[in-house]
Amino acid sequence: MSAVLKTEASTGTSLAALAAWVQEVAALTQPDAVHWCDGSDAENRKLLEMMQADGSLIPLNPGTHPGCWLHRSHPDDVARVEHLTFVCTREATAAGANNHWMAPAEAHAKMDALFAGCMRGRTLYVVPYCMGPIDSPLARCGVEITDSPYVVVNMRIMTRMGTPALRRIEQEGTFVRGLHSLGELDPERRFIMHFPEELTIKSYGSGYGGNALLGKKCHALRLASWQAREEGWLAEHMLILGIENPQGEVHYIAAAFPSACGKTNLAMLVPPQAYREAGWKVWTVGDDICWMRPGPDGKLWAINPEAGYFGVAPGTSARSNPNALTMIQRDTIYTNVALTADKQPWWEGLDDRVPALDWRGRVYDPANGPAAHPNARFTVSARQCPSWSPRSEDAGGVPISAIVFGGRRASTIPLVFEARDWAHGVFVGATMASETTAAATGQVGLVRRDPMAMKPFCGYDFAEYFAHWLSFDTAGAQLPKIFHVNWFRKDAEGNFLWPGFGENLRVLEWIIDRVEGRAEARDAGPGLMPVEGGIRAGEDMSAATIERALQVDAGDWEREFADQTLSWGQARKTAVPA
Ligand code: GTP
Ligand code: SPV
Ligand code: MN
Repeated sequence: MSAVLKTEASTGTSLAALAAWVQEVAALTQPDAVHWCDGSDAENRKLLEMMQADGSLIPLNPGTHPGCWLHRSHPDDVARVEHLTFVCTREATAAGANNHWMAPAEAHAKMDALFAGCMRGRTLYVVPYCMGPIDSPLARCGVEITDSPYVVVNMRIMTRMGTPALRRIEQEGTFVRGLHSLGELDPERRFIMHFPEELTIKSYGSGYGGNALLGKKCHALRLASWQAREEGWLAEHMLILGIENPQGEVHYIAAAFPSACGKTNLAMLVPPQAYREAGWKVWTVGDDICWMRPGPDGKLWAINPEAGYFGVAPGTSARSNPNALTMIQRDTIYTNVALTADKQPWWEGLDDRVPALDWRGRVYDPANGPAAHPNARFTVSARQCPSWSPRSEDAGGVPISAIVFGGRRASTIPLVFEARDWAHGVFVGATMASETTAAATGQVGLVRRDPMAMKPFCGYDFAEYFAHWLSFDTAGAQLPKIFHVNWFRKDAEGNFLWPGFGENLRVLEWIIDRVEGRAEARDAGPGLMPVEGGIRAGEDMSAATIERALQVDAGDWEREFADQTLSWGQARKTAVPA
């Protein structure tokens, strides 16, 4: 590497604090070379070539998927590891019962012992990045030090990475410090540690997604939620989409669903045909993270801090998410998908072809389980999305009209309801639950409380977090209305009651009608609900389907409310119906 790329351990920046930190880390980790990333095409090309040469990236079929690569992670390193993720505050109470906690001195000692000498034989990459449009006052910067070139090329897609970010960091003088090493990829020697009081992250032993791309969950959610509370804003696990009606009015909606529960899909929604023909359009601003702050007009203004999508591959198809499928035809890094005989990426739910190799590179045999790992992902630039909104680059963000919470709930929770006011909306978000998914290691399909889809990502005590949310309800605030949705309700045979995907626009239309004061609602148990005919039926959508998805069963809700009143920390996993 050192022969290919310019290396300079101490002279990569004019910011003394940054130069000193890089030197200190180099002294600890003992890399063979230090490379300051500029984010250029040439640098990216060299890294890709290098990874192709060492086998860590496999080029895909250039005819069907130009510029696309496959990365196979270590089979024990395929998802976030919540049990190994810590928030290390001086006081344990600051991290809250919702986080694993370790005293900062102990955590630093533990991590520094792991980092000692860990980059021998490797190159240390210095990755300056900006979360948010580079000229946005809402954006925040960080520097990730990593020994993984896979992390570097992913960070280049997921963030504004390189020289412009470094220039902003040098002007501001402050930045989040993220130190990452693959280590030995040993699950026994793997920790993701956060030090919010020091704006520092230390991650060791994983090369995967949210464990290793430190700008994402570690910075933009765990540390940012901490900063947001101090500075009066919100850092949330939410997509941001714009909905343009036939009159040309655009409403922006932010929606929090837990991992692998539909954010990317909703953010890129393609309207049903009748809506398309009438002139409805959906614009994608973000698919995973939303930073919002009250503007002078009292509204919440939001940016997507990311520049790319690290999306779930399984289930993505021309039918479910045609925008995503188009977006990932070129210049995309695939992780842990299967391969067809002619080296096209493949996953369950894509189409009915049979792959040749599974995600581990073995000859595909259904006896080994799914061909693609259930948490297989694509990394792609946001601008490649056909529904990409140019407002994604707006330094001031977009105004949010509605906030939507939702989870994967096979029973009980109706298709949609509206909170009666902001405080009730905060309650609805705080009490939401969802079935666990393959995005984190552990058992899949257990219902757990996941307040605001932030259970794995809130960098401080949930009680303080709810209080922070409540504090936005001030005189003069023009807060969004809050809703709860459930696309995942099932019938007695286990089939989804609601077709989901593009059809979800029918629910969003009702939400916008409520925001605009155009739709009636009735007060049902959980909150305000559509009156008959409130959600638009159509040729492919019967009123009966809508009615069934909206049903509220009093007995189910009694059990739900009873479960909600348990402290979520001791929440039983099996007591509520899924
Ligand atoms: P993270 O990136 O982990 O935060 O996930 P996400 O919230 O962006 O989830 P994503 O949109 O990638 O969806 C995850 C899975 O849920 C995919 O397999 C989708 O096909 C499926 N899914 C998404 N939306 C719907 C829906 O409306 N109905 C049904 N039945 N499945 C859906
Ligand atoms: C999630 O798990 O919510 C993700 C994927 O968005 S990861 O980046 O791995 O956290
Ligand atoms: Mn996510």
